[in-house]
Amino acid sequence: MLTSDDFPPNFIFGAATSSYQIEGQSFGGAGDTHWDQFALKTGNVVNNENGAIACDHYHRFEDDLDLLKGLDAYRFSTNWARVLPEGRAAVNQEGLDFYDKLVDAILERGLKPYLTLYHWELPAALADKGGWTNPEIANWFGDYTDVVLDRIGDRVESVATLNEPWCVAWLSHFLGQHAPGLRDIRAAARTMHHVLLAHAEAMDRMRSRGQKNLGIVLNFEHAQSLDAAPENLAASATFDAIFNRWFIEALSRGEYPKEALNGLAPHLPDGWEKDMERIQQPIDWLGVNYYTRQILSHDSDGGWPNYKSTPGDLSKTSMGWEVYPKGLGKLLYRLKNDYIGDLPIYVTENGMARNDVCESSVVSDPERWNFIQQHLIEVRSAIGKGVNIQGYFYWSLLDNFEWAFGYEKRFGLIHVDFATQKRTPKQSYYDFVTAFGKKH
Ligand code: IFM
Repeated sequence: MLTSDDFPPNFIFGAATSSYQIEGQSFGGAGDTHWDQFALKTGNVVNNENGAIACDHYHRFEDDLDLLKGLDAYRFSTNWARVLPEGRAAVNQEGLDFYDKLVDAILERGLKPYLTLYHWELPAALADKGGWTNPEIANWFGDYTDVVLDRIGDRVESVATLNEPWCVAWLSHFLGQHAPGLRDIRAAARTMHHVLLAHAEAMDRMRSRGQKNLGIVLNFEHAQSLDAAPENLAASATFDAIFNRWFIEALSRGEYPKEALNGLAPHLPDGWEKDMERIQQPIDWLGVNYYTRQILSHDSDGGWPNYKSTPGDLSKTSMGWEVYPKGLGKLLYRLKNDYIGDLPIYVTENGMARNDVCESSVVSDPERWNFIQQHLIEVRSAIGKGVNIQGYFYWSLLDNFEWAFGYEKRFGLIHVDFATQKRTPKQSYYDFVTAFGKKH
């Protein structure tokens, strides 16, 4: 079994959450987000659930943070609509007070606060103005960044601009599975670019105010062709370009991959090329979220991007995602070798959903502990081969609102009974804290 002794002395172990998934959007004067609107339409979210109450973390954060004691860090996000209910201008002081108390509470427990500024809570008032398809969003996001950092920037260890821009853009505007639920290539293409402009604007604002340790969190999946047929190899390359390469190539090389531009270029905003230099500005670290692989083949039904995914035969989590730890190892080498060299990497999310059952206050989840160990074996081996990995955050601290899947999918180290809000640490929580906590 791996413990923190198997990693460099300053390696960070922590757990991650996001605001809408745990806080309870109905509390504390927060505004509606586009997720509140999206969830109103039957069929968008399992059981018509939403984040109105979620884990009631808004009222329970002190107890929740106690559960992290002994670890090194906590990754959390601030909620745009809690801070600025209309998205711009009028500040909800109660919302800022909440994050102020939260950061102090994190520090009081000996944890480093790793802030993410955007984990998908677009204020509904900004969605009314076109949301991510409106180029003005970069300035709106910059203004929100300043408001948050004016209040808590002095105490956070690091700041990520955005979480998983592929989900913000593609999953939400092309596949229609996340808010705002569009299936529109023009909206998707514009968002693929505007998220990076928003990142650049926030970076400029933060650099000019002297904020330190700035990054972005990207999600990656291992792309694998079904076989060696040329059309399947091409399908896999197109998936890889849209999912894995678009954002990191823009950030590290100031370019978009041609396999993605083939379909997206006609729909990008005019003059997008002149933004690339700004998008390419240096970051201090890269956050990597990794969960699974995709097996891809050509799809002759429908138009570009002409790929489809086939389920593989590895064991699967309750999301139906294959468990493929080797993909994480390969990804980490690829990032170092092809894109970022020695830039620090944090694994900012990795975890599994499981149909956990709480019986007599016990949740036995050996598969989760095995999942964590297998992925950390890959992390350790990548470190051994010179990849500069500085930390690992398990997703997630708590069972929570898993977006379109509602509350059914349980990723947490801590079981949450959503009827009573009772927290029960799972066996994997005890294993994790014992192996990677300070007193192990
Ligand atoms: O719950 C999400 C999180 O919000 C972003 N990354 C993936 C997780 C599991 O789907």
